Amino acid sequence: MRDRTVIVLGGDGYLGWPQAMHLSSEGYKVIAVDNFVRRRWDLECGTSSLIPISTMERRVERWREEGKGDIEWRNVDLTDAEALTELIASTKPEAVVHFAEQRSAPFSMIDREHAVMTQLNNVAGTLNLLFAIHEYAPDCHLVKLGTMGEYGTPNIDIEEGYITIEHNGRSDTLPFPKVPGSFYHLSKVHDSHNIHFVCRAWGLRATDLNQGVVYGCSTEQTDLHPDLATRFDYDGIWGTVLNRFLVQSAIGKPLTVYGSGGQTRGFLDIRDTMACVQLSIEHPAQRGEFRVFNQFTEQFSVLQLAELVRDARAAHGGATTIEHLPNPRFEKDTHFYNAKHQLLVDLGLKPHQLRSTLIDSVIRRVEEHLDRVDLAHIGVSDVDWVTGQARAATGKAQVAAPAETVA
Ligand code: NAD
Ligand code: USQ
Repeated sequence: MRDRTVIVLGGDGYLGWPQAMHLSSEGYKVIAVDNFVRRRWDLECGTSSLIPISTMERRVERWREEGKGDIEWRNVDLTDAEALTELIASTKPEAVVHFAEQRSAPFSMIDREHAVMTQLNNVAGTLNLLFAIHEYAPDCHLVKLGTMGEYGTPNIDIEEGYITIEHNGRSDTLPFPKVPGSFYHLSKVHDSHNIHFVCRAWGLRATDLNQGVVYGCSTEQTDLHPDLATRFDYDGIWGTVLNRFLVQSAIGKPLTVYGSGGQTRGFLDIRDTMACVQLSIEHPAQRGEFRVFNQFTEQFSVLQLAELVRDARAAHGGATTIEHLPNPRFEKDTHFYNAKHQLLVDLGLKPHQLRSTLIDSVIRRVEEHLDRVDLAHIGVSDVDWVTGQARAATGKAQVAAPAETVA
């Protein structure tokens, strides 16, 4: 009988911390691992979570105080091969959920240093993990967070990982073509290739979750106590688009739509991230299989999202304006987009829909912390993709992160 040990790498992050609690609630023995580099990057950028977050020590202590059991946590850097190998060798987990990467596209586009650091951290960290699993836990199921942005925005339907191609009278099923839009998104493509290779060559088992943009901040577990809250980013470097719009709307600022707002992406509620990862663990890939799921539930254009937020606000008498700003990114803002996302539904996912009630509830949550909003980070503090201008990085030290957020 297996002891159901699951390691959550990136266990201090926006998704990793609620995922650790979710799996612990489901009876898994959870080891949460992080090196807190994200808290250091916040200090570098002068950014901080809107919702205060506790230290990892406090989080796991509170989890125990709530009678929820033990989450073990360890400070390990994935780029430290020796420490990571020791972790895998000593725990021999049933599954490893890998969230532990630099995940901001704008951060990766600031300059050479940030591009190189992103790819070293993400690609080398994942390679270290693959070698450790191969050597010490070859039956372990790797559940790796990839991104829908690996595919880019091709002018054909996006399949789940693979496409069957007829070419000069012959046919083959091959990885779906990837045309990503930042050095961050490229790091995920490099990871996917490395993982696919070791599944074929070494017989490892892996699921690549090509996740869309996540929104929201509440799960059953984060809502139990303020010490269990997860981070909520709204600035131009770390804040994802809907979370940003919700904060902008709550403080009466215009919603910052880049370009025409025709950019279409897949989106999902944070609670669906939790469910998708659990479903992947419970239905593992076979030895030698590199399985790919497109992990999102609905697709919207950026302008549609802005209009949804504006209309939800208007229903309560609040006026929200939408501003079209020059797009700092290199991306199409008018394009075809139709991405398949059936495989997780087939495994049992019951998606949450984005509704005005959800928008209202997040805005209410945001309103509890309005005094923490830093207006310097509300507008386009984004990095210019072409010039690499580091506007956000120059925000350094303007806002020191609150002491309690630093590990
Ligand atoms: P996050 O930045 O909040 O969390 C990532 C965590 O990983 C941080 O706590 C960080 O300290 C840790 N980490 C990074 N490098 C590490 C290393 N070398 N060693 C140990 N720990 C390290 O990010 P998130 O939003 O929770 O995203 C988690 C994962 O999901 C990422 O891989 C991201 O690419 C992917 N993803 C996120 C979204 C989203 O909308 N948030 C969407 C699609 C995919
Ligand atoms: N956008 C705006 N206004 C803003 C912020 C963003 O119009 O104020 C636009 C962007 O130009 C882009 C879209 O919204 O077209 C999405 O941007 P985002 O910052 O929400 O998302 P992105 O940079 O793609 O990255 C986020 C996560 C990343 C994850 C990715 C999933 O930070 O970790 O991989 O979403 S996906 O987009 O499917 O690749």
